[in-house]
Amino acid sequence: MSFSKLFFTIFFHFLIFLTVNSIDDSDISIDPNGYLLYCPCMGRFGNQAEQFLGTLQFAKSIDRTLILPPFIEYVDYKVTFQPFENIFEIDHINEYHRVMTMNDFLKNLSPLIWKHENRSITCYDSRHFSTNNNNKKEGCNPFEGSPFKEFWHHLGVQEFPLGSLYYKPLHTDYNYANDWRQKFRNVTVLALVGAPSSFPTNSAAVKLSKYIYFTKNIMEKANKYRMDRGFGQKPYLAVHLRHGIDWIRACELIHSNPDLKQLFSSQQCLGDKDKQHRWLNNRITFDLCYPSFEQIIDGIKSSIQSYNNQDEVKRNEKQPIQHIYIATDLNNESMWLDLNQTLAKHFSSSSSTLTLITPTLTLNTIDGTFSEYKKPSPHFLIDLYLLSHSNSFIGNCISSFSAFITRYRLYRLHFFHTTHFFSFHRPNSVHLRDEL
Ligand SMILES: Nc1nc2c(ncn2[C@@H]2O[C@H](COP(=O)(O)OP(=O)(O)OP(=O)(O)O)[C@@H](O)[C@H]2O)c(=O)[nH]1
Ligand SMILES: *[C@@H]1O[C@H](CO)[C@@H](O)[C@H](O)[C@H]1NC(C)=O
Ligand SMILES: *[C@@H]1O[C@H](CO)[C@@H](O)[C@H](O)[C@H]1NC(C)=O
Ligand SMILES: *[C@@H]1O[C@H](CO)[C@@H](O)[C@H](O)[C@H]1NC(C)=O
Ligand SMILES: *[C@@H]1O[C@H](CO)[C@@H](O)[C@H](O)[C@H]1NC(C)=O
Ligand SMILES: [Mg+2]
Repeated sequence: MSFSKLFFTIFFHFLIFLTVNSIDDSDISIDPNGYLLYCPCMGRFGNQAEQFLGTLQFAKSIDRTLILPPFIEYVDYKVTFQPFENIFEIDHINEYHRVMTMNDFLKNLSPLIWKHENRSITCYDSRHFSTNNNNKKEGCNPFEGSPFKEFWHHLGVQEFPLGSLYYKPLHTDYNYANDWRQKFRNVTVLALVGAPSSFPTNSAAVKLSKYIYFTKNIMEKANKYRMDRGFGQKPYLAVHLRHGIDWIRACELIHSNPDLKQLFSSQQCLGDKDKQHRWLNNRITFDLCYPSFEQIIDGIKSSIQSYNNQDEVKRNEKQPIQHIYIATDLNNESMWLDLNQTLAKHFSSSSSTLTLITPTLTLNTIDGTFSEYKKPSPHFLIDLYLLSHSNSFIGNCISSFSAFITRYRLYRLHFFHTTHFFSFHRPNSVHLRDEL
């Protein structure tokens, strides 16, 4: 055998060895501490994203690999699923704790460690449901109700032959981590009926937003939309305006409960019940949830002024904001026309141009020109991205959709001075800044 033949033989053996080895390593390595699987069965995106952070923290505390569930979306009242990895980068989350995609789990691990006959479902205590003949059905009843049934069926799970395990009296809280490890040490794949996180989640979990990165796919779609709407490369103020009929109905809870201390994501403004932000004595007011027209104008005026009054803008090192992007749950064109008129009055002397970009209209408030945008309104993830990355932002204190953006801006991007809320003047809170 010539030297070169020998060399290639060795070389190819080496290659084959590497390949086999890498299959062993990446596909068949099993976490000896087990896995955590759950249904993000509560609420829409804002809730699911917030409970994801609490769940990630919980998975780390019980030291199990977290299987990333798809986000559950409701399209025309139908339950649909978006793979987690289509929206957020998993590599960055892995820097904090071991996670894997649902697809990887189902394809590579489920046949080994989560065989049909080996599946159990876990919940706090029996979730009772009446059967046809009025018998109570004991157990976690993971298929009862929407989106529970759709979720497990989407995963290809029709049954949990080992039945239900209850975690009562434990709570899904990292303070109980040792008890969880003990109690479920024999359960390789711990499948939970709901997210093991409170809503709103705790302030330590909120900071895990620093591991949240949008995928390139979302970024590109959002930037393409931004170009399409004529404010690519331009600094902009983004406002999140929740004023749909369902939202207003939820806000009414404040009128009927004047002593309310917390509502949905109010803690992003008012702090949680624990020691943090204790100096904030703020009450939940109706305006925080549903700002008046005047309060919307005030918010827009003051955030644009505070941005445009920066020294860098005055020295022409930074462009001023001349675009306002409106993301909303209700495209009320007559309101956009009112905003156009009122903002024109306020800005006519100070600005050469100010453009309002709404789902269907682009309005130049100063010269009066406008155009219609005939394509469909953007998917909420495009709004979410553009709100999150805007040069200045005004959100809604109560909304969990706004809360995603607030967390992302504060803990991932460190945009403190440009993150605002309607009807709320955040005190110059040194504490918040220290947390970054
Ligand atoms: N495209 C778009 N959709 C929005 C916007 N705001 C809210 N939505 C939609 O409304 C849903 C609101 O639900 P969440 O994400 O839970 O946020 P929330 O503000 O707590 O609202 P509720 O669930 O109604 O209490 C989102 O998931 C979106 O589908 C927006 O600015 N743009
Ligand atoms: C379940 O998994 C265990 C090991 O994890 C195995 O010993 C057992 O045979 C499996 N099947 C059933 C029905 O429990
Ligand atoms: C595992 O532990 C749980 C809770 O202690 C118990 O109820 C269950 O029967 C055990 N399962 C197996 C397969 O040993
Ligand atoms: C739309 O906005 C106008 C005023 O700008 C308001 O009078 C009207 O009630 C709004 N419509 C809805 C459905 O909220
Ligand atoms: C927007 O406001 C300006 C200033 O009042 C006005 O000239 C213009 O007609 C308005 N645009 C529309 C489409 O109503
Ligand atoms: Mg919600």
